[in-house]
Amino acid sequence: MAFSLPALPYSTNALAGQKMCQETLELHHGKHHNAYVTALNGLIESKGLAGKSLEQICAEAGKAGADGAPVLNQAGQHYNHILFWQVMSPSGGGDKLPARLAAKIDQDLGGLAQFKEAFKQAGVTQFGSGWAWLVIGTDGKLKVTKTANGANPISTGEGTPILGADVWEHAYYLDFRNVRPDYLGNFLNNLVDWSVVDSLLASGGLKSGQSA
Ligand code: MN3
Repeated sequence: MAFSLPALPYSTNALAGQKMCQETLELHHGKHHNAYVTALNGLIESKGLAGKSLEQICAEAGKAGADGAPVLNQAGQHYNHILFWQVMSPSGGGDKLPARLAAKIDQDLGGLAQFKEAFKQAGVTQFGSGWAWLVIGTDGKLKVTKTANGANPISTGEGTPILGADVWEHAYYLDFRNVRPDYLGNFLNNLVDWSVVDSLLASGGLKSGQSA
């Protein structure tokens, strides 16, 4: 068995009208994400990953701290990108959230506007590369968090992510140059498919279906 690069759930030019151009998606999915998959597959034997799910590998690598970093860098990035592609869509954007998700955000985070501001701040203040997240916390409440490099809320033990924004420069440099806040604002306002986030809230997060 080996991990594999899942196809994008839309064509590489599908998000161009929402400021994520074809070249960004071709490079980000076809080169960057693919490189994480290839590197992760190269670690299966030497790191004893055979038979483990992607989620299990992220959790175990996170618990192992510095010793787990070589695995987490690749496994985390594989998981993170699978989620990232799914939470965007050509019909994404807008402020009309499914009722269940809207109510949960109101209850736990003070409303959509406050959530967006907190999420954007998390992404802007992540120094260097990393991710901003909306997470179902271990107490069942939604929270906003951020992680560095390839880590994610599974590896940090913070909970289960249901929305993630990649803030590595490769995610936004062609479309927004160095202006990360504009990329994050566009992600939240024009790209996020809230129906997918709502489904992930209901299902308890992504089941990658991938194992070594
Ligand atoms: Mn990326």
